Parts: sequence; structure tokens; C-alpha cells
Amino acid sequence: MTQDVVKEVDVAVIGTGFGGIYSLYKFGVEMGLSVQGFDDAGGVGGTWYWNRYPGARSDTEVTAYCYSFDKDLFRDWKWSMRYPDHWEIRDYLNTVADKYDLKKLVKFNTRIVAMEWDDDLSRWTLTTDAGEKYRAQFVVEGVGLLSATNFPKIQGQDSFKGELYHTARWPHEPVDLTGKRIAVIGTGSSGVQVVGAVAPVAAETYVFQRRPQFIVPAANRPIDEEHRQWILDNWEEYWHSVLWSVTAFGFPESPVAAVDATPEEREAVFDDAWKQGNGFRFMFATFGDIGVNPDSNKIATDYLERKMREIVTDQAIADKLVPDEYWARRPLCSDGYLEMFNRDNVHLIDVNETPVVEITEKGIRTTAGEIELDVIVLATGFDGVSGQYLKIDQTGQHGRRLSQHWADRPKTTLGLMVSGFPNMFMVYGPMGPFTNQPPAHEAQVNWMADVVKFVRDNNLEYLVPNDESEANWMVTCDDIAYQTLFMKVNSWINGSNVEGKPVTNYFYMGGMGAYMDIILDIRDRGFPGFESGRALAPA
Ligand code: NA7
Repeated sequence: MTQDVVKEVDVAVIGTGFGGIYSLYKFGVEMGLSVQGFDDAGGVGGTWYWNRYPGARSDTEVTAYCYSFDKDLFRDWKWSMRYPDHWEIRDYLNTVADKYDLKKLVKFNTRIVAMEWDDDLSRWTLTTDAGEKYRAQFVVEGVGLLSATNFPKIQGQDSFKGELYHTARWPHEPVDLTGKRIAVIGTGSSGVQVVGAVAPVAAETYVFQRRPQFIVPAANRPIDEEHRQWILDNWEEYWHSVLWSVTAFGFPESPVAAVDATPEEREAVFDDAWKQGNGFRFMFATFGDIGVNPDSNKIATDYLERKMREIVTDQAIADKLVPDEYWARRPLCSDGYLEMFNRDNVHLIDVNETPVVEITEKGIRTTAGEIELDVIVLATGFDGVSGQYLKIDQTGQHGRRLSQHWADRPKTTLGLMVSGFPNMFMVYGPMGPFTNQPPAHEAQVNWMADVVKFVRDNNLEYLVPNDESEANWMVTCDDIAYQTLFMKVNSWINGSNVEGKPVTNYFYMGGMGAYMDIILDIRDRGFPGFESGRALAPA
């Protein structure tokens, strides 16, 4: 080991969210390899370490938003609600990390800023923000799909004398919003949750909306104990059904096309889904073609518009709250967001009508005048999917830089590995499945573990996808994605929310089950399309 390397390990794990924690467990505990984790946060949780804004909670049903690798954990851990809040999710992830004593493997408050592959040694050298170097044979990047913040540059932002927060970098100490004048910029999942939580206590709430979203009720409620027990009693079958579904959300998806149903059938199905709550359920469990067939999409949005207009009393406000585009963004759900607009002290500012001119010392000036504020909340989202990877300066074989390799758009094989970057794995990387994440994380990390076993069992030192297999995977992903409506509507899903970012396809949209078949087939056939070898120089 050269002197400037602090430590050499089998596997380095960057990030300690759902994917990173499972990676630490898989490689460090189950496989008994030497592991070093890193996280720039002060504790585990990943995106849930940072997302502490009022109202922050999962809007995915928790019985599929958890780990499946430990049945005892599922039995012993009592989720309070169908959608746990950020405190409860962090508590859960801390409990898992403590149960397997994983925190001792992690250097917290430490960001990996660069990684370089050494062909002679067949090893990665990782450099931290403190300038320390670590060496690892394999690297797992569990850096998060929605983790790098999208911080808008609004003129005058620094002059504001009040409090200004981004939802995904919310202070850890309590922020008292009672009786304050608050602006919320952004109406995605985060903005909708913030508004629902702060409007009831604020003096005035100003919601700055650029494009509205379709909203389905969340119907949050205590955990259904019967369903939880059913899962325990049918453990293998349940998780198999999750992984071999389209979206991995744990509910049965509908194979029926909305266009093939009668108006009465549609109404009954939609009414039931509206009552049950959950955006993903409404989109995927009602009918099977809402995301792909424009006519079916319109059938769904007509219903949603009708229901949204029933909630909002003032139809002039409802006009602004109902989108005029396909329902093909990440589906939202909320209990109470729309209802807030029936309050006198909640104001909808359509920035298309009255654009923001600047942030001033006292508040926000739009073309209609200055609004005085105590607090500005930026609920402006993330540089999703690829943003977090590109924050690390990564150099692979023959000096290939990730930033250059991805200059036109992010390219991967299976959303898991990148050509020219041996032994480097991405948990839920670009061109990975478009699904609920925790089950997909586990499946992907299990596949990575199979790669590690393959390399070791065959007396090799590295495995890397070749350019051809990467190009083929990109074609496969694009062929599918461009048949969906998700590519027709701008959002973080196609990169359009961040200025200068490639607007393109970032996902494999063929469904989780099909994805499982593909990755397991490649594994079972000994990784065709990948190259492998040994170090050029003896270790
Ligand atoms: P999203 O879903 O990307 O939403 C961000 C919101 O911020 C969205 O309404 C944007 O408007 C709005 N936005 C962004 N920049 C601006 C500026 N400069 N001015 C006005 N409005 C702006 O992020 P979230 O954090 O809510 O959710 C991200 C994901 O996290 C979510 O999908 C879940 O998977 C969890 P737009 O609609 O783009 O016009």
C-alpha cells in the first residue's frame, strides 16, 4: 500500500440511504468483505437525512417502501402510518444500521470528490474532501436518485433579510413558522407537502406555481395490520410479486386498458382508487395504459379535473390548479393541499401571469408588486438521476472521464455499470428501472454482489461493460421510453427541470419484472457484453 492511501478495502460504499445501508450489510456483513462507507451527511438516511421540511413524508405505501432482506425486522418494526414521516423513516434506517453495527464502517461528514481507476493495480483510488485517499477494488455509488438539490438562481436571493430554506436542506433545529408570512416556490411533491403543513399555522401563505400538477388523495391512515400479517405469512410470494411487477409498489397493477372499459366501469374503478388514495395506485392500478395511451390519459385526467374542481371552491383558482397537459409526471398525492386554497390566507401566485422579478430585502417582487415575507421556502426539487454522480470527478480506464462520457447524456449498462469504469456500481443509476426504489435497490445490490463473486470465483480482478453493450442498453431504454407519455411532459424525469441539463430519457421504463429477467439472465449467462481481466501489475 502506498503511503498516501489511508486504507485499502474490498468495497467502498458512497452514500448511506436505503441503497448504501443495504450495500454495507450485503458486502460487509453477509459476504464478510472489508468495506468502507462514506457520507457527507452527519448520519445515515440519504435523502431522508436532509429532507426535514414540514410535512416531509414518503408518499409510497410503506409495506413496499422498506427492506425485504430481514423478515424479523419487518415483523418487529411497527410502522405507525401508511406513509411514514421523515422522522420515522430515519429512525427505521438508523435501527437497521444499528442492528447490523454498520455505522462503524462509515466515515460521516466526508464527501468523495474524486475517483480514479488504476489499470495497473485494478483498484479505485477515492479522494475525500479532506484530501485523504482510500483504495478499493469495487465501488458502490449509492448516492441517490433525488439528492443533488436544484437551487434556483433568482435575482436578489442573497439580499433577503428573512429566512430562506430549500426543502432538501432543511435545518435540523426546529423552525417555528407559526404566524409568519411564508412563500413556497414550487408545487411538486415537496411543495405540496410543505403547503399542506405550513398553511394551517402561517399568517399568510403564498404559493408560487409555475406548472400545476394533478393531485390524488393520499388517504394516509394507520397501517393495515391485516395486510401486514398477510405479507408476513406470504413473505417470499409477496416480495416476488413486488419485484416481478411493473412498478414495484406492492399493489396489483391493472392489465385493462381504460379505452376498453365502459364509462360506468371507469367511473367505478376511479371512484374506488380515489377513495383508496395514492398517486401511483391511481395511475397504475386502475388501468394499464394511462401512462402510454393519450386517450386513456385524457379519460383519467378528465376524472381528476372533475374531482379537483369539487374540492376547490373558487373555480377561478381551480382553473389555475388543474394542469393542461398529459398526466405523465411523477404522480403526486396529498391530503389537504387543494383544500388549503379555500382559506383566505392562502394565495396562489401563477408565475406565468405575474413572473418573479427579484427577491428583495423584504420579500419577493413579482410584476404585480412586492410581497412582504418572513420566510421563503424553495421547494424547487433536485438535479435528479444523474446530478449526484456528476458531482464526483470520476476517471475510469484510459483516462475516460464520466463528465465527458456523459456530456451528451448519461449512459450506463442496466443502470448499474458504466463502460470504461470497471468494478464501479451505481445503485439506481441513470437508465435504471422506473419504479419504487427500496426493492429495486436490494435487487441491484444483490446483482452487484453476484458480480463480485463472479470476479473472485474466476480468479479475475475486474468486470466492465463494453461500449457495445452500453449502446445496446441505451437503445432498449429509448425504444420503450419514447412509447410512453412521460417523455412528452417536462419534469425531472427527462432532465428538463435543470437549466443546461440534457433533456432526454433517463430510465428503463419496461417494468421491474422485465428488468429483473434481463439482469438475472445476464448474470446467469456469465455476463455477456462485459469484459474482465486481471491487474496489469502484481498487487
Ligand atoms: P419537483 O417535483 O421537481 O418539483 C419542483 C417544483 O419547483 C416544480 O413545481 C417546479 O415547477 C418548481 N420550480 C423549480 N424551479 C422553479 C423556479 N425557478 N421558479 C418557480 N418554480 C420552480 O421536486 P420535488 O422536490 O417536489 O419532488 C421531487 C421528487 O422527490 C418527487 O417526484 C418524489 O419522487 C420525491 P415546474 O413544475 O417544473 O414548472
